[in-house]
Amino acid sequence: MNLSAVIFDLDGVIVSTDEFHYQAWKQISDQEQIYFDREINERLRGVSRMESLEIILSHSDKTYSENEKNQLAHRKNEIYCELLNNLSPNDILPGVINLLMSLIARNIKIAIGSSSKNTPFILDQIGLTTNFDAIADGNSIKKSKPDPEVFLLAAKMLGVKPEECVVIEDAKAGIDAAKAAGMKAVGVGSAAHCVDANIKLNDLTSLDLEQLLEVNEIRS
Ligand code: B16
Ligand code: MG
Repeated sequence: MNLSAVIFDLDGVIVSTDEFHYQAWKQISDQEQIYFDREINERLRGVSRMESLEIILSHSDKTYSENEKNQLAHRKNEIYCELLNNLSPNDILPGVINLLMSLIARNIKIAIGSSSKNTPFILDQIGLTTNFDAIADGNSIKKSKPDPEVFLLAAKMLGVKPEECVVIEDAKAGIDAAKAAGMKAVGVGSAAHCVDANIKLNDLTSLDLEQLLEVNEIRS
């Protein structure tokens, strides 16, 4: 199958906002005296804000009302957005700009497929809002990764078939979502050891375009 589009996850692939999520959740956990560490944080990658909160609260004996949960999620987002205020184009991760430019030069479409409701703000902060052909994010979906909804929506917005797309992800939930959508997947950073990733990389500096074109020739 020809490669028509590459769908980029945002947090952990384009920019390291994953560290800001960790810091914001850590503050909430400390305030609530709930145990939270980087291993638990790994399970929050790619999943929605409320699902992330549920994972954190599963380490507490206290029962939280819906109202309390909404307040905690709201507070976490305030802390997170405060941290996002310092984001700039300098925070775009290594290899991203070169890859985007090579894809554009080959007429391969580029899209964002992110669970984050803060996607528009983040893209604005790093100066990439107008560079993508489609943006599918947490504001336009009902089910977050590992459900394939966000990637299927991105493909639909681009007008391409799912099997013509490759996803680049840093989360196991995202690799699972890509597979469920019938797409090939590149695992970077935290997803570099994901068994289901078709290409595994520490970061995007070592991804060359030929590798991406070849991966879509492989039958899954
Ligand atoms: P927000 P991605 C995801 O972004 C994050 O990985 C995940 O940790 C976060 O809970 C989720 O977005 C929702 O984010 O609170 O900003 O709506 O990796 O899918 O780009
Ligand atoms: Mg991510």
